[in-house]
Amino acid sequence: MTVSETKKTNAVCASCDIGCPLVVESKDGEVVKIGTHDKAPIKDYICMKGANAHVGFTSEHRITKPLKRVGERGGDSWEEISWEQAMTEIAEKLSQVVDKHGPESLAVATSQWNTSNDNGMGRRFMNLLGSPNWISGVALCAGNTAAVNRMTYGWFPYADFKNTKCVVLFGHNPRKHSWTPIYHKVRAAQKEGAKLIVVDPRRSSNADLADVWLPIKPGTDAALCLGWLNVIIEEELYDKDFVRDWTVGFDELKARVAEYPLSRVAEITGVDEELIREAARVYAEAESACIPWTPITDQQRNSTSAIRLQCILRALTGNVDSKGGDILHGLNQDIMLEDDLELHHMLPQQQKDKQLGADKHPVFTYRGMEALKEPAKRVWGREYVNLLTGCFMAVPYSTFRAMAGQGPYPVKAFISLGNNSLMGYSNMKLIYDGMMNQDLVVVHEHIMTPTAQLADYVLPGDSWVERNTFYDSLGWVSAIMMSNKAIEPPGECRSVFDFWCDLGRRMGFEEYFPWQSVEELYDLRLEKLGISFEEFSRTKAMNAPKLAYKKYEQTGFATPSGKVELESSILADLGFDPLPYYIEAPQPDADYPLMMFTGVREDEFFQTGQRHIPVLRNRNPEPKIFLHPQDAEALGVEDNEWVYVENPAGKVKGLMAIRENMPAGVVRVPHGWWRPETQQGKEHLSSAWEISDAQLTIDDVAFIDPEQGIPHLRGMPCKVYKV
Ligand SMILES: Nc1nc2c(c(=O)[nH]1)N[C@H]1C(S)=C(S)[C@@H](COP(=O)(O)OP(=O)(O)OC[C@H]3O[C@@H](n4cnc5c(=O)[nH]c(N)nc54)[C@H](O)[C@@H]3O)O[C@H]1N2
Ligand SMILES: Nc1nc2c(c(=O)[nH]1)N[C@H]1C(S)=C(S)[C@@H](COP(=O)(O)OP(=O)(O)OC[C@H]3O[C@@H](n4cnc5c(=O)[nH]c(N)nc54)[C@H](O)[C@@H]3O)O[C@H]1N2
Ligand code: SF4
Ligand SMILES: [Mo]
Repeated sequence: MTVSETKKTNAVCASCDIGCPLVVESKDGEVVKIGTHDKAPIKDYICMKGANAHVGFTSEHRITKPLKRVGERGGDSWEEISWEQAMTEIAEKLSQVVDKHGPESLAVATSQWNTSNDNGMGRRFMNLLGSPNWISGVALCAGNTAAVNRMTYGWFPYADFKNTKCVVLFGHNPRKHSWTPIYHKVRAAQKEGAKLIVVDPRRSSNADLADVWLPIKPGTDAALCLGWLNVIIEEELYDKDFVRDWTVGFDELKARVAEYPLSRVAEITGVDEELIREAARVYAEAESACIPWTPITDQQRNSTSAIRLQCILRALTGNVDSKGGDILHGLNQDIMLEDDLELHHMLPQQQKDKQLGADKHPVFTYRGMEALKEPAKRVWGREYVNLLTGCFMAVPYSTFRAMAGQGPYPVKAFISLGNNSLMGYSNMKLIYDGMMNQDLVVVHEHIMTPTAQLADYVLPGDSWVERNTFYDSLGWVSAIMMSNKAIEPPGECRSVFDFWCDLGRRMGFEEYFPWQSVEELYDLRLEKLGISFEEFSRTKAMNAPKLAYKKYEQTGFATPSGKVELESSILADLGFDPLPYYIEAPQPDADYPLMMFTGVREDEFFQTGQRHIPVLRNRNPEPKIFLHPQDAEALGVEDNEWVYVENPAGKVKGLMAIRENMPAGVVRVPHGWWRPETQQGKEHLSSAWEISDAQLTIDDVAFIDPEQGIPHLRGMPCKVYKV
């Protein structure tokens, strides 16, 4: 008899999108523990979602066989079929849709990391087929920021936490169980003497630890940045050499900023003038300072301006690509990049021109990125640089409109991979109508999400402990890691990579999908380093090219002017204001007297996931609506009572949670709630119709960022009342 031993495998967690290196312990083909490495600093990198990931992967909710809908869509009746049957039928139906309506009638939705780490195969397939209509959760999170940052100085930077003397968190609130590595990096920087500035309407856990806390009115971050610039320019706190040598449009910016004196900014943001001045000075006078990327400004009416203003603050204070500032990693030229595998050059211009939303909200579409081709070629030797997978996207809300029959042409086939699409954007009702109006809906998932419940085919996906992954941070940082498979996937679960290769071969692109396994492709991607995937995994923790500061001194910035564009030539050419501005979104009124924001991530769950994992769900069984005690009293509601939050788009239920650290007049609605244990099918959608915040997120023009078409999740008028 052989005694089985515990095997330890190095992996990169994909249960959220921050990628902690973890150790997976398995025995007899089952994961017994997910833990940490023992080296500092990564010994501290783990949260309760990572530690309990395997409980979710072995849950009774896990889908392990391909399913085909029986009867009407959303009717909650399924039959198990083989992969062969599923893929044959999907290819057939997709061909029919493409023959009838053209390749642009296929839209694909994917997610942050867990499935967008497909080595570019999704885009490769679409580019070969001829569809530009790819959307992703990154449109509201990092992908869009990456595109806007590229317009301003060519790259999307990563904060130099290790060397910084000041950290600014715009809303962003990393905690022990939310983006754990960033939490530890901020704490370590503080320990080394860095100042912390927090901009947040709530007294968040980071606000509690901050040197300066600015209690801002939701959705007004762009105005606050304009106020800071006002102080920095007026008091000449900017880096004059850098501004002279490396920026364009300073005088124009100065004139614009003069329109935002502190009195006006204080009125818009609700923050005291002197506090704004103090914070601006702390930031600008620090020996070095970083503004780590924040999703909070990715999701506002003024997102393009807010993101650009953060870029401009970094530039004016000399903190771009400098020690302790925000570092432009640039491409890792030692590996074959996803950009090279995506084949964007093969999508004909005529098809690029059809990208949904590009006419009205072009920033992250092919049209918006066109002027960056030449600069990218100049600096990196390639025209297409798809940072964070967020450059060259279609606009989600335009895509859903087209799916619902309200677009310039029909979209009739929808493939969603690792993305709970129905609940992950704005206007859930529209997305529902769009999905119901399709000739083909395919969902690649772990569990029966509300999105999967509306599919024709649900394909069982593998998980990060069950596959090898080439982890390249989607180009954000230049380090790469290999995540190794600890166990075999259960049942017939397969990867997104396999799905695209299989579909590609069936749709006539055999020569472009020659790989028999994903490892074969990894060998190719590592070829320049002279190492195989197997050897890399066995011998290396990561590959990180040595980083230099101020690389732009050699190459210039990858923008049309080669400089930091304070006034954006690209935005001007696209017909937008080339300078950052602030426009107010609709404010509370007599009918909707309170102001809501969605977010404040929950320790137990990543986005819409994990509600099926008992150890996590028991800690946090129902959605909580935060309100200040004074507002709760005025409404006559007590802690733990059910309330409705309602706005013109719809209403959702939640449990009242009275919180002293909330500002008066503001309501917090959590993101991503449904109850996997409750009734499935289109009428119920496992309680999503009752509790999903995506019913309150509005895609009306007054609530979207004009340049990008993304929704304002921070600061929508609403009312709250007892159920
Ligand atoms: N209304 C609203 N919309 C939002 C936000 C908000 O606050 N409000 N937040 C935005 C933000 S910040 C982000 S990052 C995005 C997040 O968007 P996503 O990253 O797409 O997250 P989810 O919508 O939770 O969907 C992820 C799905 O992937 C499945 N999954 C997990 N791992 C795998 C895998 O390995 N393979 C497969 N096939 N499936 C897998 C999970 O079961 C889950 O259903 O959403 C954005 N959308
Ligand atoms: N446990 C857990 N961790 C996660 C996630 C998760 O789902 N669960 N999701 C991950 C992902 S994809 C993301 S994008 C991040 C998001 O994480 P964070 O960036 O930390 O975002 P939130 O937790 O939604 O909100 C952070 C703070 O923003 C404040 N805020 C709300 N509106 C505004 C505003 O208009 N302006 C400003 N300045 N502040 C505002 C809120 O009060 C809150 O304290 O978390 C990541 N970490
Ligand atoms: S923070 Fe948690 S869920 Fe996210 S990668 Fe790290 S361990 Fe995984
Ligand atoms: Mo996110």
